[in-house]
Amino acid sequence: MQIGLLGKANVGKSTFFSAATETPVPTGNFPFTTIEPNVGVAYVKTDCACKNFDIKHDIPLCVNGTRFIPVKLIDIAGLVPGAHEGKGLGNQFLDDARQAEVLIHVVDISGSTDIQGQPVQIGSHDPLEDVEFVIDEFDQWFTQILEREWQKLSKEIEQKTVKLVDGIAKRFSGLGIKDYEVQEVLQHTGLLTKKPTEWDSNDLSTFVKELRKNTKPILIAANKADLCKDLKIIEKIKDEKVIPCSAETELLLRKASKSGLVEYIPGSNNFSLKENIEVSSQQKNALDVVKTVFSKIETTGIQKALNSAVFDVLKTIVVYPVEDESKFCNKDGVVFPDAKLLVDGSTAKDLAATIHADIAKGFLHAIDCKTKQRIGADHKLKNGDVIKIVSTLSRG
Ligand SMILES: Nc1nc2c(ncn2[C@@H]2O[C@H](COP(=O)(O)OP(=O)(O)OP(=O)(O)O)[C@@H](O)[C@H]2O)c(=O)[nH]1
Ligand SMILES: [Mg+2]
Repeated sequence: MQIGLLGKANVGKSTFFSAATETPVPTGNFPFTTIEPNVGVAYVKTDCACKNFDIKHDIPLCVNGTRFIPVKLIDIAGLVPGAHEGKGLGNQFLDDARQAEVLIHVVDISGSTDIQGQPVQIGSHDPLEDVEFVIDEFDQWFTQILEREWQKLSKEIEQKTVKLVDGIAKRFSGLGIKDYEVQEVLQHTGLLTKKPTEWDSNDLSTFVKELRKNTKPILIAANKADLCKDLKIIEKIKDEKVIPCSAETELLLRKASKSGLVEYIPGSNNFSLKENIEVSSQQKNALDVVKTVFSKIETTGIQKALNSAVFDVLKTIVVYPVEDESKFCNKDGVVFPDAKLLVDGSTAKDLAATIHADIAKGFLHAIDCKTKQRIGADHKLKNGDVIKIVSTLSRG
């Protein structure tokens, strides 16, 4: 699972990345701090299966029944309007988002950066403009991929030397887009029955926008919410799901937690001071600011944004593969050793493939460990399932 952080320059993408992955990377109040993408591991959190089954286990990714599941996070260079024509750093950077299944569009909701990412007075720039232009640049990027070869391709399709779905899917294969996704969009937009040589620029644009929406869905992180005088502006963003965030506050809390000053579980709406720790007046002031942020937006929003991208936007489910169907453990006796993120609709065989290609190849059947029933390769899995795969080929 890969999540890309996308957005205008200087909105807090790298601060979000740094907080979520606990990896220090350069940040700064000016555009284009990031040029090469930062790649790291963040975590989504969910109730662990140990809670449902009331079993105790001791693994680092389960904290009192809350399971943290790793996801790859990519912090992409910022963009400015006209990126598809080479403005700013151009749209080369979007290549870094190619394999992301979902994107978090980080917006400076406080309006303290202009459209070029330069610092301005809080509230003097309308963040809705950013929401629009970033999506537009993204769509333009998709359009260019198809447009540059459309004349040639549409003729080939008509002469039947290339199939419509295959021909289009091939152009987008570098973005991880599959044939069936192209087929679905063609059907949905009614373009399956229209001759490709008769598609006008509106048809191309409708097709590409829909394809982008379906294959690279976006969640909005309304960042720098701590600076906002009025959060009502968030309600004006209509098309996507929006989560108010303060990446800076999350970063501060993660650092304070790492240095042993506070106890803080990412995603929670509070923190506590560790006992017998002396707090300097500077630290106290910073922690007071954190409390005001909590009272304003409840949590820092970073964990919520990651979770929402994975579970609400992508509708991912969590499945626990085990090797012993009674004890719910692996060969080494580790209980619920692994939690896999799967797209909704995944089958028992899909789960096998996430463990190892050979296990899927030798797939015999699986066992639903809750019901102890045997299930077949095509059986659709549900969120929270605990599954044993029986295969002719075992790992290692
Ligand atoms: N008040 C406040 N400031 C923030 C927040 N997040 C980031 N910042 C500040 O915003 C500035 C830009 O942050 P970066 O993380 O470098 O932004 P970016 O989007 O990665 O910028 P580019 O790489 O240049 O595109 C820095 O000065 C951060 O300290 C936030 O939630 N609240
Ligand atoms: Mg950056």
